[in-house]
Amino acid sequence: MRVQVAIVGGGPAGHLLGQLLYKAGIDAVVLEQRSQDYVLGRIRAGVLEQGTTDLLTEIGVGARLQREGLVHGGVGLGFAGSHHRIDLHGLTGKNVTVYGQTEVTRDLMDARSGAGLGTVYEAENVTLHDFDTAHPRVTYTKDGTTFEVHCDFIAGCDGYHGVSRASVPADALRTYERVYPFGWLGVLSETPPVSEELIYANHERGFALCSMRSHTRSRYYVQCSLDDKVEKWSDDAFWDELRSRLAPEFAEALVTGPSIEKSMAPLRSFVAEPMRFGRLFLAGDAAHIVPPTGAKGLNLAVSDVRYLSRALAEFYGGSEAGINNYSDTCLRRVWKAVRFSWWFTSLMHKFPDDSGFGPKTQAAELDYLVHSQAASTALAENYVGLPF
Ligand code: RFL
Ligand code: PHB
Repeated sequence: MRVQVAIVGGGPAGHLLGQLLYKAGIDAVVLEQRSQDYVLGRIRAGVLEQGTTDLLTEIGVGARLQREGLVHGGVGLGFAGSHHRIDLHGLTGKNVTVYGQTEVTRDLMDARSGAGLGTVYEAENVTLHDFDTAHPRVTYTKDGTTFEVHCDFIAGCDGYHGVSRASVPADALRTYERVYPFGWLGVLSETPPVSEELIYANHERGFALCSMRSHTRSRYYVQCSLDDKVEKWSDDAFWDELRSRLAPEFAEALVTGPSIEKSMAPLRSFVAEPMRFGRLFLAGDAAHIVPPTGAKGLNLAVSDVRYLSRALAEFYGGSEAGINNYSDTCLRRVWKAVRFSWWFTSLMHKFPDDSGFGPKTQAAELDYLVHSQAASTALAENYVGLPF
C-alpha cells in the first residue's frame, strides 16, 4: 500500500488527524492495534475546550456534539466546607463543553468509515522503518499476513505506551517527568449529576471531582493511594468516600447508584522533546502526558494534530516551514498545559507525609484564587484553553 501519511494509533489524535488530512486532500491510513470496541470502551476525558469543539464543528464532525454536548460557563471549587464558582464565561468570554472522549472518537470513526477511508483495526506488530529517510515505511501483521505501507510521513498517535516514541533512538530524545504519589479512582454511574457544573474539591481526606456525561449519567473521581486496588472499593465505599469530601449541600444532594465502570489511573506529567524525528511526528499522549486535573490531555492531542495537519498541507503546497517548526510550535502550547495541570494538581490534592505547610499554603492560595479577579481569570483562561 502507498499513502502520503501513515497514522499509527486510532485513538482521538489518530482519528482526528485522519479527518483533518482528508479535508486537506491528503490520503492516509490509520493503523490501530486494538479492536474498535476496545478503543470505544475506554472511559477517559470529559471536558472539551472551546477551540476543540470549534474545530470538530468546522471539519464536519460536530453535529451530535452540538446536540448532546453540555455547554458549561462555569466550574465549581470546593474547599474548607464551602463552594465557590469560577465564572469561566464572564472572565474569558469562552465556555467548555462536556462530551465524552468516547463520543468524540465514535463521531470521528463514523465520519471516517462514512467517507470510505481506511482504518486497520487489530493491526499487530506495527513497526516503523526508515523515518530518517525520505521514504519511510510501516509494516504490520493482520490475520497472520504481514503488510507494508509506503508513505511520505509517519504520524505517531499511539499514546504513551505506543511503538512510535519507542522507535526513536534514545539519544535523540530528552524526556521530562513528574510522577505524583497518588492516583484517581473513577466511577461512572447512571445517576443524575450532583451539580450542573463540575466541582473540583480539595479536602483533608484527599481530592474529589464531580463530573458527568449527560443529565442522567455521572462521572466521579476520588484521589486514592497508588497501592489501592479497584476490587477493594465497593460502590458503597466509593460513595461514602466521595460524600465525605464534598461541601454539605452537595453531600446531601448526591444521588448514588450501581457503578457501570470503575477504574484507577496513576497521575503523571511527561514530555518528550523534540516531537519530530526526520519524517516521524509524535502527537498527543505519544509525546506528552498531563495529570487529568486540568482536563487538558485530549485537548492537547487536538492542538498537536491541528498544527500537524496544517504543516503537512503546507508541505504539499511547497513549503517545509510548517514541518520544520512543528515541534517548537506544539511544545510552546504543551508546556503551558503541563504547567497548568501540574499547578492545579498540586493545589487540589493531599500530599502524603505533609508536615502541614502544604495544606496551609493550599488554603491560602484557594482563598486568594476565589477572591482575586486576576487569579480567577488566570485559572479560567487556562481551563477554557489557550488559543491554537
Ligand atoms: P490514546 O487515547 O492513548 O490513543 C492511542 C491509540 O494508539 C493505540 N496504540 C497502537 N496502535 C498501533 N500500534 C501500536 N503499537 C499501538 N500502541 C498503542 C492505542 O490502542 C490507542 O487506541 O492517545 P491520544 O489519541 O493521544 O489521546 C489522548 C487522550 O486519550 C488523553 O490525553 C486523555 O484521555 C486525557 N484525559 C483527559 N483529557 C482531556 O482533555 N480532558 C479530560 O477531561 C480528561 N480526563 C483523561 C481524563 C485521562 C484519564 N486517564 C484514564 C488517564 C481522565 C482520565 C481518568
Ligand atoms: C471527566 O469527566 O472524566 C473529567 C472531567 C474533568 C477532568 C478530568 C476528567 O479534569
